[in-house]
Formats: sequence, C-alpha cells, structure tokens
Amino acid sequence: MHIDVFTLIPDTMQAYLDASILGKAQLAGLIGVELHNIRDYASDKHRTTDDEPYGGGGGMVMKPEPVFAAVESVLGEAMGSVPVIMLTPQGRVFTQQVSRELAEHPRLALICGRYEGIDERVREYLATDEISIGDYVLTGGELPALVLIDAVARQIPGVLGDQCASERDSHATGLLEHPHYTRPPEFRGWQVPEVLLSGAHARIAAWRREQSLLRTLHRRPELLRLAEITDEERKLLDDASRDSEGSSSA
Ligand code: 4GT
Repeated sequence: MHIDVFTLIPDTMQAYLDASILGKAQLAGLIGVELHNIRDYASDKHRTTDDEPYGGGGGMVMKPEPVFAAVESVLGEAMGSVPVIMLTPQGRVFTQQVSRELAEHPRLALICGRYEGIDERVREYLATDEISIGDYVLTGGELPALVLIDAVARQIPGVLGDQCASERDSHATGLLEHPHYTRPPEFRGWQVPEVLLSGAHARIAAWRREQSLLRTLHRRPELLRLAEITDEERKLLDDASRDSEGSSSA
C-alpha cells in the first residue's frame, strides 16, 4: 500500500509515521507513506498557498492551483485510478468498515486542509472522496490523515505481528473488546479474574465473548444491531438488559 499525503506541514506528521509499528511497516516495505509539501508546488515568487475568501468573512482559504499542481504532478498517469481523499469535517464518517474498504486499494492520495479550508473547486474537481474522522473541528486535516493511515495500515497483512490481530479488534467483530489483563495477578488488592489464570482455553474464550457482548450492551447498544450474534447470545443480552432495567452498572 502506497499513500501520498499532501499537506502544508509535512514535518508534523513524520515523527508519528516513523515510530513503532508504522515505522517498522515502512522499513519492511509493507506500506510506503510519502509526504508532499503543497507549498513546493506554488508557482509565484512568494510561493503563496492561501488567500482571502471571496465574499469576505475573514480567515484564509487554501488556493486551488498549488493543490491541483501537487496532486497532478505526483499522481501523473495514476490520476483516475487512485482515490483522492480530502479530509474534511463534511466528509463521510470514518469507521472500521471504511478503513477496510480503503485497505483494498494499492494506492491512496490524501489532501489535508488548513486555515478555513480549501477552495471548493478542489473538492469538486480533484477529490474523489471526502472523509471526516468525527463530528468535531480541528485546525487541519493532518491528524485525520494520520488516523486514517494508522487504521488502514494495521489491516495490511504483516503490519501487526500477529496475523489475525486486526480481525479480533474492537469494531472488527462489530463488538467492543473484552477487558485485557497482564501480570501481576494481584495489584493493590485488585485481582485478575480467576478464569484468565485457569488455563482453560474454552472457558476463557467463552468469558471473553460474554464480556464483549455485555460491554457492548452497556456502552454502545446501537452496535448490537449490526453485530453477528447467535440466538443463545441474544438471549444472554435480553436477560442482561432486563436485569439492569432501572439500574446502571457497566
Ligand atoms: C476536522 C476534521 C477534518 C478539520 C475531521 C479544513 C481546515 C478542515 C481545517 C480542517 N477538522 N479537518 N478532517 N473531523 N479541519 O475529520
């Protein structure tokens, strides 16, 4: 998977991309992330990338020419076959499902806005997709781009040490994850659940599944509509909802 990122502040993204799992994935050739400074594609002598909004109202808007020049020059012949994704609060909301869809592509291009945003013609005539990471406003699209890259990269086989790790995750199953524990077995008087120390693999799997189901019921019940649940599990959840009616312990 190759990802081209277009931004005015490439340096801010480099450290995160080069650390830990993403850094190793790049060294292993499993992903390649190239950061392109939009300012390098501004053609006037001051290399201007922003200007005042038509119609007034204050703030600055990113000019279209350097963004078009950057994306067209980097993608070249690949224009038209590579998704050009703008990160914007107005885009479709990023989910595990969207990250799985994007991970199918061999190459992606990401455009990060700053200031008040980017000239509308970039959205209309250059971008092929618009993605938001959630309903809040940030100072730029760089953090959303990193979020997208991180979520997509960890679906690529080999990026996580454990081949199946990304399939067990919260949300991958449609449910929240079970709790995790490690040594010591007692910390400040707080015990690790006995079943996890038992070595009984089937009991452990059953306990984890039940914890996942109950956590999802209590914290994110709306997720249960789409989750794959057996009839027996459905009954467990119905009983649990009935038991907790009026109370609130999660
Ligand atoms: C939030 C998101 C995003 C911003 C999000 C253009 C100028 C947009 C600043 C940018 N804020 N981008 N992608 N929720 N801010 O994904």
